[in-house]
Amino acid sequence: MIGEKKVLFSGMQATGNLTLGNYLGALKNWVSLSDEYECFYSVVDMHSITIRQDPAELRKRARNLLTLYIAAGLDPKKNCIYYQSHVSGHAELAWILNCFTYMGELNRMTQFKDKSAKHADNINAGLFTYPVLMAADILLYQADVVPVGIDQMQHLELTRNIAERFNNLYGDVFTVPEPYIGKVGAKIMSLQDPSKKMSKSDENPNGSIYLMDDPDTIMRKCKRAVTDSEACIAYRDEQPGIKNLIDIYSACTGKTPQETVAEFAGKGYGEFKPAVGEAVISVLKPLQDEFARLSKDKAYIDSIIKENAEKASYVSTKTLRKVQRKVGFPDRIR
Ligand code: ATP
Ligand code: LTN
Repeated sequence: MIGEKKVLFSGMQATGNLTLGNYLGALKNWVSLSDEYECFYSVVDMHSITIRQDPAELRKRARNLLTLYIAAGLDPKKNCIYYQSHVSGHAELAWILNCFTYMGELNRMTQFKDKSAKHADNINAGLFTYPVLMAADILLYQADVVPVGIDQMQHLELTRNIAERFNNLYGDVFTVPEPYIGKVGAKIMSLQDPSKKMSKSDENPNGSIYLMDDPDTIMRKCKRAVTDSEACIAYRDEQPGIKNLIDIYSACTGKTPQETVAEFAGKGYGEFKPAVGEAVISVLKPLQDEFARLSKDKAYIDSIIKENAEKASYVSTKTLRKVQRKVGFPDRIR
């Protein structure tokens, strides 16, 4: 708790262009939760370098992502929006937690398996211990709740195990966090292969709608989305392409999948697909406009970066000092 409120932590990597999946699965929920919790939203640039990055590009993407958090509706005066790399406690706690995490646990992480298969020429130790840095992010702020898409559940489960292990040894040091998975949009699939999640690192750009896609591109991608020959709009696993479009439409319009099915009862894909396109455009266009406006205001964004890094450092240092004391590091002399 900070004051009256419970604490929320989440983060996103500044790698690749953000997709509609990132927005509906994560960012949109962040905004809806931001009044209820004391929120920390980090641009997790330290996680990004587990895959080789172009430095200038990473710096640019990180700033764009931070700006996008604000453009999506997170008020940076109320929510702590900051760069992970600006708060040294993340790395310091991650080191300590590395010593409380087992190789066997990390070996089971499916994201590590996927990413090391994809980047076979660079399977570095950071990629392996990536989930420990994520645990440090969360535990450093004593987060009660962590909104993520389903793909991050395994990492969150590990975070809980590490926290409980530490607490069993040293008393109640960490809050054990709960995941928050949104009801609609928790897993948006690729428009070209509905068995795969929509992902910013997908090689096929037609599979993903990017947050910065223009309206024509969005409409074209929706119209070309892979569906089936059933020719009926039903929400069922046998029609994964249509199910995904129903999820997208519902998440964008605030309807339930059942309401969407009822709305399009008896209608064909030729009518449904453009409606999905319109729904997506109506969500992304205002986001893009606000992003363009904010991007021009360098002084404002800079001030947010500075203020919030200070706030995050202040809050996180409290946990860090406590942990350092528990494991037996000598007290600092003031
Ligand atoms: P990459 O393709 O590089 O692995 P990604 O698109 O999966 O990236 P992340 O940075 O790993 O994106 O995820 C940021 C947030 O967006 C996480 O909370 C994740 O759960 C959520 N997310 C990512 N893809 C989807 C998706 N297709 N549907 C719903 N949520 C998603
Ligand atoms: N691993 C996450 C990003 C991430 C995160 C976090 C999410 C890093 N630290 C802490 C929630 C809480 C991802 O790839 N989406």
